[in-house]
Amino acid sequence: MSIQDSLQQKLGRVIAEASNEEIYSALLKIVQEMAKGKERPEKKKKLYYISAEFLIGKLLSNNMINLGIYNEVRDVLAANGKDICEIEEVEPEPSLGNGGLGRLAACFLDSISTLGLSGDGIGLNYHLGLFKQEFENELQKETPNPWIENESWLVKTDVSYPVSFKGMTLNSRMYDIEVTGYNNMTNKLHLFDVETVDEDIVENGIDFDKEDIEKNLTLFLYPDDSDEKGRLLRIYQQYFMVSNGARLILDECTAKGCSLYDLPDYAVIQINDTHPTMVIPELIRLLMERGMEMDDAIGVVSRTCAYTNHTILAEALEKWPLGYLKKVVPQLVPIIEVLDDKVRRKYADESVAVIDRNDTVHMAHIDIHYGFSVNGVAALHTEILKQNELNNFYKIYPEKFNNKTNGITFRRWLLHCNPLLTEMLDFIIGKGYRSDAKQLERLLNFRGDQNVLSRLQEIKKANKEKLCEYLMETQGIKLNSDSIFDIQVKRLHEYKRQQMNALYVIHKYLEIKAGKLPATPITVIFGAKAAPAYIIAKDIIHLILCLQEVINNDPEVSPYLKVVMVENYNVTKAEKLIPACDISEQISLASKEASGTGNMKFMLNGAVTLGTDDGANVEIHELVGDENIFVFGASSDEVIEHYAKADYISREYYEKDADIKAAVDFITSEKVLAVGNAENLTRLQNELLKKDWFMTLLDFKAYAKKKEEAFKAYENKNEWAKKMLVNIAKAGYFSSDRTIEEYNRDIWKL
Ligand code: GLG
Repeated sequence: MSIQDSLQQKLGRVIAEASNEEIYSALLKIVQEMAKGKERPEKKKKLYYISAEFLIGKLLSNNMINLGIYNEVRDVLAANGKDICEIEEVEPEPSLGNGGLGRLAACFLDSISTLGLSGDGIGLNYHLGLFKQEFENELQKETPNPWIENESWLVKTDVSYPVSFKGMTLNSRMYDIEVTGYNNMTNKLHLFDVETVDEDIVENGIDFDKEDIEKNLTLFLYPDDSDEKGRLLRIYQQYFMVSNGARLILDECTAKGCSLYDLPDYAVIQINDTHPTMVIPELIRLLMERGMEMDDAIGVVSRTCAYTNHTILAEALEKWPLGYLKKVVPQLVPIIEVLDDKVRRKYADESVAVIDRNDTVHMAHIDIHYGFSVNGVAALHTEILKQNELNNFYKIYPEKFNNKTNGITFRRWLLHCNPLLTEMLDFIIGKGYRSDAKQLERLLNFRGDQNVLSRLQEIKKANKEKLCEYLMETQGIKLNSDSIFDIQVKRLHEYKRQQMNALYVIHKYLEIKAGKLPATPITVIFGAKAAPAYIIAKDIIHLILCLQEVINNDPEVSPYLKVVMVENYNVTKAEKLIPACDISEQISLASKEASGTGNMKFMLNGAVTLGTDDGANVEIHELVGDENIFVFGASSDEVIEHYAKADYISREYYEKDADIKAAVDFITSEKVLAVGNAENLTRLQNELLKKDWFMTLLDFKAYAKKKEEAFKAYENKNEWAKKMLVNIAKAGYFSSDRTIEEYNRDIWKL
């Protein structure tokens, strides 16, 4: 049946008369039926990717692209007076992730299906997701982000397990989302839930009774953990996720004839950061329940689990007091004690213990001792793990450590979000790059082709205009599409240094005030959510919103400089921002950003990186060469040395440099205080002067200088277009298809 006919049939009337909502729900059904028809036949060995986050983004268009019906649907709709973009707007974005780690998991699922590998995701079905960000009085306000509707991508299954906690058993329910690969099979994302969840217990913002586990277990992703109740809730969530996952895995394997002693021939479990670490002791427990000796169970599990580390920041290397585990999952405690005991018998080194002297359980240590693979997510990051952060483990298990540089799915981050660029690429280099990303390099042959260079500029301009319209509609902000779009979008964290960018904005503002005008006007765009309990991060948002207010309303300055903080930055907004970007801000303190994946998305869409030699920026730098990237700042070695010697004093930089001083002082100037709060602004200023843990002032001058260089380079439109072209051409390496091939080759062996 043609798309036109099946759409009509589902609607029960002619397309032209149906509402956007009706069309969306009809398309959802069509896609779900098509995806079902492509379910992968069971293979012996399967990958299970367990993750607290899956930041999947809206699914309709992506699924239609992967099923090969997008263009036809778009044209049928257009012929009936409907705009596919408006239908896309109807879909709520699933709010199941926070940042790079969650988005990476989603890109991986896409690539696993695309490559025809057998692999499912396992996670939780958070009803209100990560909070929704609103701005009120120049401050971030958190509200719930409900996304589950009556008709959604979630399919209720009959899988359910009783999960026991101390003094309570909760029954789970598994929901599935089909993951369609590009021209290939579909896999599944399994999301576990409890049926007793009650969204009504949430009041004023995102507050709720943290102890009412039956009602709150799957309400929010990353509920506030600034108090003990919040931390216990995180353990409830994590155990619920892995206990369900472990049972599902054992059931599926047993159904395929696995004896459980041969589990590693049937399953490989990728543990995404430490949130799912309890799957290790839980699997051991379940295997023992099914009659296996403990030592055998430990051996089997250790050959089944692999761990990915996503950051060297302590906050992600979770440590739980043993007392917390006793309160929530006492059944795991004796197992974890044995795991610790075995390590202690073998290694005298206290730093590799599972339970330390303060009775704190180090989750990553469980993963490393009792998993067969440990990987970092970019070359530099893996080296830092081996040589510094996890050096004591590397010395014990050199063979376990390996690197898997992150990647992104080009289906979403090019084909879907940038149709104009896709069309041009199809036309000049053929469609082969869609499944073999390396072929993008063919674009290099057109470096001297004036038509191609002009077309690239036209496309960028068109994407900027589209973004301007969108920001006008959504936030009432008027931007100039002829200005340079300088964009920093990512979670808000001091190590990512949005505060450095904000200081630059101040610096530029003061220059313009003093009569030094930029050759081309500049638009600086931010988008970021701050964790609700992360005070300084919220102060940085406050500063940016104040600057937006001061600068955009200053008639002397606003023709040359504008600042925008995009509200509730998410995947949908990223898809609109990234194709419109000229300068991609990747300015983390060297050594702190494990990889970054936004950097790859920007590059693929023809933005030029302004960044430090950190994470995957290092690999971008190597690929595009010095002329096609703007790199500045202290190297990771220098930074690591500063930390080791504890010799960085931010105030010295403030005192010896007039520009730095002026910018930092401006934070609490009359102008800013007129629109902002003294408390937040003073706190932030003090943080920069007295602590500045992520060395903003150390790199500020080098950053400002490089940024000027980038702006100057932009003035030569043709040379800039060549830089765009090289960035696009070299982005092929960052396809998540490449990353997944490497995971499969070295770790999963499916
Ligand atoms: C992390 C890191 C990022 C990394 C991402 C995916 O901070 O640098 O790109 O995982 O590996 N917590 C994260 O988002």
